[in-house]
Amino acid sequence: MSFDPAETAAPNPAQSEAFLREHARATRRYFLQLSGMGAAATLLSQPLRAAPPSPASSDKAALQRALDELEPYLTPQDEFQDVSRGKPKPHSLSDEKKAEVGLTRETWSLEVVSDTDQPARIKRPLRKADNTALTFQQLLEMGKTKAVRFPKVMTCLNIGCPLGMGVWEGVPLREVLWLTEPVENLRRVFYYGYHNDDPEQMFRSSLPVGRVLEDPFDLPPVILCYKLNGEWLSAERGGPVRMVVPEAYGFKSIKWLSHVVLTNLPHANDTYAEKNNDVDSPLKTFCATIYTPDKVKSGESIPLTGWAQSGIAGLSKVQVWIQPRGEAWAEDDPYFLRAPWRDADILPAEPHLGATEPLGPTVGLQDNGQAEQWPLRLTKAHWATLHPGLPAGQYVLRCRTVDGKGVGQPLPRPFRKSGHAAIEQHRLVVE
Ligand SMILES: Nc1nc2c(c(=O)[nH]1)N[C@H]1C(S)=C(S)[C@@H](COP(=O)(O)O)O[C@H]1N2
Ligand SMILES: [Mo]
Repeated sequence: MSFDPAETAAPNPAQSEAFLREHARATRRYFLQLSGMGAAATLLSQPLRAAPPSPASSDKAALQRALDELEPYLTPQDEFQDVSRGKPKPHSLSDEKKAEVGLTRETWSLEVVSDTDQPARIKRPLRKADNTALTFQQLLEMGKTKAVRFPKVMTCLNIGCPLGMGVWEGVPLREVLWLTEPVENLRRVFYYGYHNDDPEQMFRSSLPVGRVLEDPFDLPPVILCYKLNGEWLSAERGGPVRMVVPEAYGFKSIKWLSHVVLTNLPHANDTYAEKNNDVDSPLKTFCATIYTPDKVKSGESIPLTGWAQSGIAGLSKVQVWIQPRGEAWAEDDPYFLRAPWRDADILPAEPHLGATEPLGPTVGLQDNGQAEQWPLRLTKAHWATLHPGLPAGQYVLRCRTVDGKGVGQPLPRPFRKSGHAAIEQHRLVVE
């Protein structure tokens, strides 16, 4: 792999996108044949049940159409949903202005300094003033031996849908932290990006230093990220360099990174703590539908597709439940734990996660590009099912995940401000 910033590693985005879609389609057709949709066979190890009658081929065709419409597994950079603050948003600045304020690979540099209020003792701060700030070239040089690549879904704590699924690449933050020769009084790391030189616009996040220095629970490291899905990180995604915190919601992954501040402050001071957000919450496991019909004919099977986010607790199942509208439900079961949920099928992993070309060694993937296990923690998976037909009537359709510990969504952490995980519901009319 080359680390020359002048190189155009980026394949033509339109081409790569077309390739991704075609690849996804092929995999999903294979899936449809394999699973026999609606029969007892599924791709995950589940106890065999009595097979319901096999769905008609027209029903299978309807599901295939829904599968064909699914998004590619890896989201092209410019198709991520954008959650950027700033007036103007830093990625919208002119090329000239970007170069002036350090938002190009040629002009970017990172300051790593001690907090003036609660100083950590470090011997060698990296500062623009004395020409010691870390340049993009130096970061890439470190990347030659230290770079890491891992798949991660980017999700906003407050939005009920992942913003995009990517393979993120960069240098572990600890490698740069050690360059400052820290000695003592270092308890927390906070960091922020370019914010139009207006303190009011600063968007800051923070981590305990222990999380930066060591990766607990088999997590990938916190990285200074400069590539996404094999391409240079775009300005809209926070390039030249953003922080990426594998297990965290999006607000910890600061874009247009410019400053890392080492502090003896013992607690979080994240901008995102405003508006009542729980800033220490790792990613939850939850799901939603992508395709659901509003109306179906009685007796016809019902094609459904969706995505699921595998949070810190992993993902073992996606389930659906179609309940007659107006039917009362036990008041002591607000999360429908006792409902007659039916398992959907989780779509298999694509080789190299559907990347145009192999991205190189990636956390969670074997050398041949197969996932070590599926779904991978902290990523997204797609699901599909053909639900058996129903008598005419009005219904409520719900879907939920069961995490790797067997806990049904939205448990074990149902509170809204620690990350969206509410069970999605839809109206469905059977005529
Ligand atoms: N500098 C900066 N970094 C930021 C933000 C921001 O407004 N400014 N938004 C954060 C939030 S709330 C989220 S959810 C993610 C979204 O990442 P994306 O825009 O690449 O999808 O970026 C985070 N990093
Ligand atoms: Mo967010």
